[in-house]
Amino acid sequence: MSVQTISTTPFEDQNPGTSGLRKTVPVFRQPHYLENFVQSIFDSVTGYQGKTLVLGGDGRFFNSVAIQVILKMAAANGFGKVMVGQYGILSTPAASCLIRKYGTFGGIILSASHNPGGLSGDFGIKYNIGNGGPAPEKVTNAIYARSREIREFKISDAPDVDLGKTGSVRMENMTIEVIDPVTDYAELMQSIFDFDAIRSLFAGGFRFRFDAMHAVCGPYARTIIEKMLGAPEGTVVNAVPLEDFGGHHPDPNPVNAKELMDYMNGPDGADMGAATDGDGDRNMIVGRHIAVTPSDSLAILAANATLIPGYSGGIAGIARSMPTSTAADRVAVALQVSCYETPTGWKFFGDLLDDNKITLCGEESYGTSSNHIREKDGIWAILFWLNLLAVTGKSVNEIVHDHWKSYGRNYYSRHDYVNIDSRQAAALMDHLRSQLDGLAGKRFGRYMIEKADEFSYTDPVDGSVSGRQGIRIFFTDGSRIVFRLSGTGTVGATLRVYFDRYEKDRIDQDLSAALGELIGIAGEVADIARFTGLKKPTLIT
Ligand code: G16
Repeated sequence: MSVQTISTTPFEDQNPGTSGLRKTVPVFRQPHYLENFVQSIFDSVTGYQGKTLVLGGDGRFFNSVAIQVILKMAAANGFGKVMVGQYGILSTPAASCLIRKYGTFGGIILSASHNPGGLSGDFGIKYNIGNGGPAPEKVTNAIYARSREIREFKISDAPDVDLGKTGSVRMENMTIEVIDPVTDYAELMQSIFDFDAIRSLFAGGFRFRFDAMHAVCGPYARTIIEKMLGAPEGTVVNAVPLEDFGGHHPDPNPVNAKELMDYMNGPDGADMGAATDGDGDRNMIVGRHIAVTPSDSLAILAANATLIPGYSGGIAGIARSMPTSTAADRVAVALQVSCYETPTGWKFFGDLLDDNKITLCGEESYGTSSNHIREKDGIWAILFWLNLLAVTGKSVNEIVHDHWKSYGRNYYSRHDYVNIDSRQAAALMDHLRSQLDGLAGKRFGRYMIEKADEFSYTDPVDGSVSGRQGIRIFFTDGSRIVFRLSGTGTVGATLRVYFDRYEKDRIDQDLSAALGELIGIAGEVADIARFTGLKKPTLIT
């Protein structure tokens, strides 16, 4: 067993996006592609000699190959220890939990999240820093810069490690500790929520369906929901993680979690349904005939936080990504706490959480979490809802409607135009940019534009500035349209258009009727059909 130094040449495209480096599996399987990026991570951080790294992924195709490569590179580069999930499995929130609990140097998470997996699906790699959260932009920029000049990487020629057994083995001067992926995370959940109350809920016949979408949460949900909380066996469906997620798109929204939606809207629907994504950080909450929008979910959790043991002392503040609806803002006003608006990307919440400016945060893209870790957390959000239902005795529908009655309702929807030509997508954004100065005062039917701008964020903790984070059109009635390009796709570009309309009293309108006029305005102002070549969105959530 010895350390090899291998010559390499840089790849030009290793620029981490919204959440790490995401590419198709064939791109990752090019010789040295993974190795270059991993070495670029190690070369961009200092002080890890002898320290511990957390390593795991969502089990998608290429996970097991990449884990072995990274173990050998960590050993060759001088890490003292790697804590790796059994079979290479760790959900993203569990990885964040481990980094924080054991005070490790950082972690590497292998996932392309909600993107499909398999031989020609997507793969991804993300570096998390010592606070348990995604590396901030200054680190990801350094990794990218390094990847463009890298000339060699270090790797041990040790044989592959058996990751099927928990326990410790040695590689070079490094210890590899293979751990149960669920235990520490389950303990953390138990320390936050009222497990007795949720147990009584299930004991009383409450019916719940958890769709793990053949992704990483299956084993976590079986242990926590069925074994620890006593939900009947079979409550967790699609519970066995598969390398290709059973050919499905592991994205918990009403379109991709159709099986769950059909069940919940059918004659035999459960009292509550929930789904999680590929790596377990996203969640969707469903009641009988109602899917809770992620923006509403954040607002509702914030408004009711003191009912949960882990937040009984109140919350310090709330943050939401810019395109997320403004529902949480009104809760913050009522609670007299600050509400921060950040760019899309969980990494932007890290500083606010570390600085204790906020306790809860969330995004329209089905992500919600709190200061317990530094990632969004699917199972945490689901347990939060179960805990709320248990202590209030209300249904999902009642909780949502009661919230709207108190705070008003944000009618909200996102339209995605997927895999469009990258140049055309950039041209559409330029077209919008060129109009920004002249939009204020323009009238479209009953809507009048109040102002329009391009969102730029100054981090209130470290002062770093992130520009070009989406174009916003504000209307005089408080409605908004937001345009931005996704940073997580792997092919072409994806345009996201977000619609948010607030109504104080008229809370029971049909969603498409409520947003119809705004949708027409977006198409007209951005000339969407011309630039995308698409007459309608690929996906509406
Ligand atoms: C990632 C980020 C989220 C972001 C989402 C969508 O989630 O962590 O902060 O909201 O991507 O980003 P975009 O609109 O740029 O595609 P995940 O679950 O994919 O890691």
